Amino acid sequence: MLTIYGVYRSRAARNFWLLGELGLEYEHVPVIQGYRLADPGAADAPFNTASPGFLSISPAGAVPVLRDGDFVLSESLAMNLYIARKAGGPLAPADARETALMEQWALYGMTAIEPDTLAILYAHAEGRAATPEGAAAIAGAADRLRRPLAVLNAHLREHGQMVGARFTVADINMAEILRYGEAEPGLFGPWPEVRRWLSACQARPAFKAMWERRLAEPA
Ligand SMILES: N[C@@H](CCC(=O)N[C@@H](CS)C(=O)NCC(=O)O)C(=O)O
Repeated sequence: MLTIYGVYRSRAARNFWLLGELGLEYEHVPVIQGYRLADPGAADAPFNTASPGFLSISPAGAVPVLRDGDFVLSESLAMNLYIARKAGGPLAPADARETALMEQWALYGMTAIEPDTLAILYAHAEGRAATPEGAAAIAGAADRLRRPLAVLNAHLREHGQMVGARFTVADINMAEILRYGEAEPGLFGPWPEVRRWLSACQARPAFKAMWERRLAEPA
């Protein structure tokens, strides 16, 4: 059985969503981000990314991490591609070309999009959105996102989904990267295909189940 280390309020959410889509059983070991704790090293601190026991599994000190027997894997998007390929079926790549396209979109999302959607999320979550510094950070991120969002909008207009004209792990990976940008109202306004597709992804029962569990976790 797979083990996932992480919390719902982390990038592990994308792994929990996929596992829900696949109906796979897994073990969940809650590991909270050390930076969310006043003293991650305190004797009574919950198991966290700075705990020696976690660092022995993941020297990078970040969640999520997956364990499959003696195989350990980090990087949330690589984990999802591994889980999907291992499970097979329609969410997985059907051939080498789909594998390559799913990797392409994962790398594009992680490098060209996630830093800026996360910057938007943090500016709002930390209450900086209305400050001059926060507003400038959001405006800069939104400006840099224009090009990749135009790319995605055109791709989704033509193909409907990220890869293979069906819902796959590539949709989960990109949808979770874009979700952070929803903190900024109107970000997706100029990109109706992105908005349509993201809403359809988030209407899926497995997303909703993941989201309920996330909301149930302490903020
Ligand atoms: N690119 C990595 C990012 C991992 C990451 O930064 N995880 C955050 C939580 S979402 C974390 O564990 N941070 C703990 C820390 O930086 O101390 C992935 O997608 O898995």
